[in-house]
Amino acid sequence: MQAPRRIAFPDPSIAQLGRHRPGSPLSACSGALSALLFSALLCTPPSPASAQTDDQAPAPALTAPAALKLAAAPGEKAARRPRAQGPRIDYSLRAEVQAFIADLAARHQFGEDELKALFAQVRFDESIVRLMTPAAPSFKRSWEVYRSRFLDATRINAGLAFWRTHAEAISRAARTYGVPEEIIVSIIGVETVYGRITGEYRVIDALTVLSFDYPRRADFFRAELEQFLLHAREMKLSPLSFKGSFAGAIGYPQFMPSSIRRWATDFDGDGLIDLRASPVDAIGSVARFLAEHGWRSGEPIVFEVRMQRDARLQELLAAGIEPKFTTAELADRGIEVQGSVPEAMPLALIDLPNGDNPTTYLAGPRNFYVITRYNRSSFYAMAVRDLALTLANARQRE
Ligand SMILES: [Ca+2]
Repeated sequence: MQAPRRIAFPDPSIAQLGRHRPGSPLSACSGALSALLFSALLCTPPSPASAQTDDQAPAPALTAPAALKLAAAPGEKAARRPRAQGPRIDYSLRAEVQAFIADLAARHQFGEDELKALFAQVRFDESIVRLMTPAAPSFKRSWEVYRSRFLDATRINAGLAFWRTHAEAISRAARTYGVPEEIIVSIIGVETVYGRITGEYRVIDALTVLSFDYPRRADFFRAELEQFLLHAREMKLSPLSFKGSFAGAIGYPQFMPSSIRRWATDFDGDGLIDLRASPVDAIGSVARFLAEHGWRSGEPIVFEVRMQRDARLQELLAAGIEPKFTTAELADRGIEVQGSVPEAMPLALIDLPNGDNPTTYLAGPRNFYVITRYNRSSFYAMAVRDLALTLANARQRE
C-alpha cells in the first residue's frame, strides 16, 4: 500500500475516478497500445444518443488498453517512427506554467527552481495532442472489429504464459480481493500485452503538453500532472525517467498517476509501488482497483438478451451503463434476458454497434459496470470479459 497522502486534493472527483471523467475524451484511448490503435481506428466521440455516452467517451482512466494485434497494428509503425517535434516551447517561461509551479510549491513544498528547471526540459510533441483528439464523427465504430483486435493468438499465448509465470500472485490477488484470476490476467493483456507495449512517451511531456496545450482537458491533466510529480517524489525518481502512453498512463496496467496514488498496491512487498517493473504489483493493483469499485465476487459479468421486434430501447439506452433495471422492467420493454438472473439484480442495456451490421445488445449487471470504471467503454469491458473467458478455457486445457 502506498504511504498515507500528505495532502488534501482540491478535486476529490479526480482522485476517485482514477482517470476518467464522464464524457471526457480519453477513456478508451489513453493507453499505450490504444495510442497506436484506438486513436487511428476506434476512438470516436460518443454519440449523444448512445446509452454509453458516459462510458464510451474516452476519459483518462487509469488506463487505456493496448488494443490491437501486435503484428498487424497499423498504427504501430507510425508510432515507432521518430515523432514530429513541434516548435520549441520552453514551458518554464509560460505564465500559466509559472502559476502552476507556484501553486505546487505552496501546497506540496516543491522547490520552485527545481520545478522551473524540470519544465524547461519538457518537450512539446504534437503527436500527443493529435492522438488525444477524438476521431471524426463519421467514423463507424464496430464491436466485431474491436473484439478481433484483442482476441488474437499473440495476446492469448502471452496471457497463458503470464498466468503460468505469476500463478501464485494471481491466485493470491484473486483470494485477497475477490476478483476472478482470468479478469486480472485479461485486463493486463488488453492494456499492454503483458508489459510489451507500455508507451514510449515521457510522462512529463505527455502530461505537460495536455495540461497546457490541450484546453478541453486541461483541468483533468493538470490534476494528473500534480499527482505524477508527487508519485515521482515518493518513488525518489526523476520525473524525466518515467515513460508511458501519450496520455501519461503508466506501466503494465496503464494506471494514470492519480490512480496509482489512490488504488495501486505494493503486492510483492518490496516497499515500493512500481507498476512499470513489477508485474506482481500490477496484478495486485488491478484486483484492488476492481474490488474498491464494487466488484461482486461470484456474480456474472454479462447476460445475453433476446429482443422482440417492437422492443423499446430508447429509455434504457438513455439511462446509461449503470445497472438500474430489473429483468421484469426489461421484459416490459420487449427485452428478454437469457439465463438465470436473480430477480432483484439490477441490469443496464448495453449496445455494441457493429458499423453497418446490426448492433449487438447485452444486459450488464454490476460487474460489467465495474470494468468500465477501469476504462469507460462498453467495448472495452466486453473485450476484457471475452478475453478472460478465452484465457480461462485455454488454461483449463493446459
Ligand atoms: Ca512492489
